[in-house]
Amino acid sequence: MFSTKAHVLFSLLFCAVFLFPARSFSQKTGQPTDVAATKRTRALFQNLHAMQGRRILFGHQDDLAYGVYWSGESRRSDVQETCGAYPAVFGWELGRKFDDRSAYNIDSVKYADMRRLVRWAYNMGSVNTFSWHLDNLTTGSNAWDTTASVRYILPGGKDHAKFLTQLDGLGDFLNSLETEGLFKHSIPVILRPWHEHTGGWFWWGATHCTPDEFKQLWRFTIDYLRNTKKVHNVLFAYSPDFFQDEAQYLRNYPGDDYVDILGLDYYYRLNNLDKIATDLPEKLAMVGKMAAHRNKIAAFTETGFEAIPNENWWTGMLLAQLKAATMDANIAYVMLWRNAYKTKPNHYFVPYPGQVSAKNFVEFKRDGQILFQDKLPNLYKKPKVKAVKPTNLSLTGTEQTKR
Ligand code: BMA
Repeated sequence: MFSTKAHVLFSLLFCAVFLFPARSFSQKTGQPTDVAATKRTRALFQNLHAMQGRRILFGHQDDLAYGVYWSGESRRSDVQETCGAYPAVFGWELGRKFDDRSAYNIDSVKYADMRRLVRWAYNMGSVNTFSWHLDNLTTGSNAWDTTASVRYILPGGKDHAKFLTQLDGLGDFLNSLETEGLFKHSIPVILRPWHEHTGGWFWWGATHCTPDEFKQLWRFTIDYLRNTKKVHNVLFAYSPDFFQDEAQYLRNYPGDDYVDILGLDYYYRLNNLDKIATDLPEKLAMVGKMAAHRNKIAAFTETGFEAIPNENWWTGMLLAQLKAATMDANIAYVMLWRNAYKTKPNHYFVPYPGQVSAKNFVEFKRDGQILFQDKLPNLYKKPKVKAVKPTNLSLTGTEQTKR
């Protein structure tokens, strides 16, 4: 006969094993927050989640649209021309705002071209991610006009209708991302709205709205896209800039049901090189831990060293610091900012052939931990493994490649 204690224990075990299997499965693999996410979007989440910490995908903003010395030339890419492979992640920009008059985004990329290039990137197995420097709808000026606006565009606010027009434009654009041919399917992407909100330079920044207003802004954006616009091909990335501690990182966090990726934007500058060497690994590890705790993906959503003046920056700093973050960081991808063409001389973040750090970039590419498009597994197919234990980041490239 069972004692009462044994009976209780047995019942608890029974409940854990038989009544909650789905829950424990989803806790192991992680799932996107959108319960209606398309199967490929779900697969993208699961693959990034499973790979993070073992492999870091390399990304570049506007890579296929223009480079330091060219613009709008088919198949060109500064990354590819320097190291022989295209990025594994392609960043794109959706600002300034959706309206009928402008065919171009804030960085002179045509939306129609972006749509075509997103498809091209997807067809070669890479990931597409979007930022959105939306104009200040209250003043009509750009995203850097920090006049208060969040409170006015929320439901009940005087500019709410203008916001809805933008969300309609955004939803239509996201829904328009699909493959060609008879059997079209939608292309899974990452959207990184209201980024760098811990800083004060955008109208949605920390000093221009309250945490509660920010959370409402975030939730309204996602709910509207999902429920009204029926957008189900998107993973959402929360992407603060500098932060001191977890409390500050999470101050504006809209909740686990609204975020798939916990990110960080952190740039190298001539005057922060000493600090960033220790601070970046620490901060990435913190983001990684917060993401792991919630079964989310962690990512280094924006970085770079403008004009890369240090010839060994790629392995000597960026890679060294990614590795120093150890397995705690579990970063799925790192994305470098854009290589501006003409309008902003020296505003570039990856090398072009002959640039001072070009040779070192090739070495960086050779490290087995960093993945470019040429070595990508199929990220849009449901992974076979349910949960992959992250391995130590300090393994050498060859050891990693053998796995
Ligand atoms: C900033 C700069 C700007 C650009 C904006 C939006 O960081 O690169 O030149 O317009 O991002 O992409």
